[in-house]
Amino acid sequence: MEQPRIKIAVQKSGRLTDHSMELLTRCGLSYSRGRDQLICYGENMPMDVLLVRDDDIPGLVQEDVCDLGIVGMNVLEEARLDLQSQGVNNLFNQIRLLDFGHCRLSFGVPVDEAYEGPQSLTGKRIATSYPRIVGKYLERHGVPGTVVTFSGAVELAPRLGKADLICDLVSTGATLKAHSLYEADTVLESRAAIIQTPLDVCPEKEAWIQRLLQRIGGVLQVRESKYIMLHAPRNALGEVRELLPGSEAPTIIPLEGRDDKVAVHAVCRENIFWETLEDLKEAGASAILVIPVEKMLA
Ligand code: PRT
Ligand code: ZN
Repeated sequence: MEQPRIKIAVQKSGRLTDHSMELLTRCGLSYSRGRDQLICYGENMPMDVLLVRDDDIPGLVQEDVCDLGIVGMNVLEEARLDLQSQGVNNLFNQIRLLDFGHCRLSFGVPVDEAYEGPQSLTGKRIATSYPRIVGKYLERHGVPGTVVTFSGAVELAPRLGKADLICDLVSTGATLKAHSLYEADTVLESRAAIIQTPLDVCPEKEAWIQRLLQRIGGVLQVRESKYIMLHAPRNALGEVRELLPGSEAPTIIPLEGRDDKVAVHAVCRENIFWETLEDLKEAGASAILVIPVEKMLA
């Protein structure tokens, strides 16, 4: 019997596309693209990637058309509120936050207008592509305001006289600035996440999903991890160990013909900055070498 195949929904073309495909590739998936460019067929794992608009991903997973999906928390939260308002409770399972697609959903207020907390939203028209999230925010703060739904170019709404302020995604803040808006309160901090169908999957698929998740865990850890090697005076070992960021038990190796010094090897699970290396040198360490970690399986 043919092995059941896992379907993963990924954004077809946008900010999450390259990061999502790179993550899957790093997990060992190699694939060929279908002629219609809408499906990537996994060649070495029983997994295919469906390339779709990001807004469609929560629905595809919720309806069990796809087993997994990679999508921003902002899209996910809006879809969750929308489905719940329709009485759908069998949603998707959010299984892991990822390390890309960082942004925040914030209010953008015209530079000549004051903002002094949620009360300033009273009676205002707010343009957004996230009407449910913004509506819930107003409700939570007990502020009456009008949500005006825009599907794109939200930042133009105040200038067009269609709204008093906006609520949109911000990463660097350059777009707000270019439209004479400033960032006031943040409604939601977002990044990409991986979600799973609410329905039970067969044991063969479940085993591959678990395998993929374990590999994703490894990939995320590796991106932050470094392997560090150095020589340290025996009497400075305590200080050196304290300086190694996020390392568990380092390996201590004797140096041939030297009683006063040892070699220290450690995996650091946090980034190592120049400042740390300078502090290590100050503590007496020498021959310091930092190397990237290729793969890791805890
Ligand atoms: O076609 P499709 O519907 O799939 O794509 P899309 O146009 O809806 O989405 P896309 O590719 O723009 O974004 C996909 C996801 O990336 C979003 O849902 C977020 O989770 C995440 N993300 C991260 C962002 C941003 N950063 C971001 N800066 N999405 C959008 N922006 C936009 C924002 O809307 C604003 O126009 O970038 C502008 C602000 O950027 P700064 O740097 O000027 O502040
Ligand atoms: Zn979209």
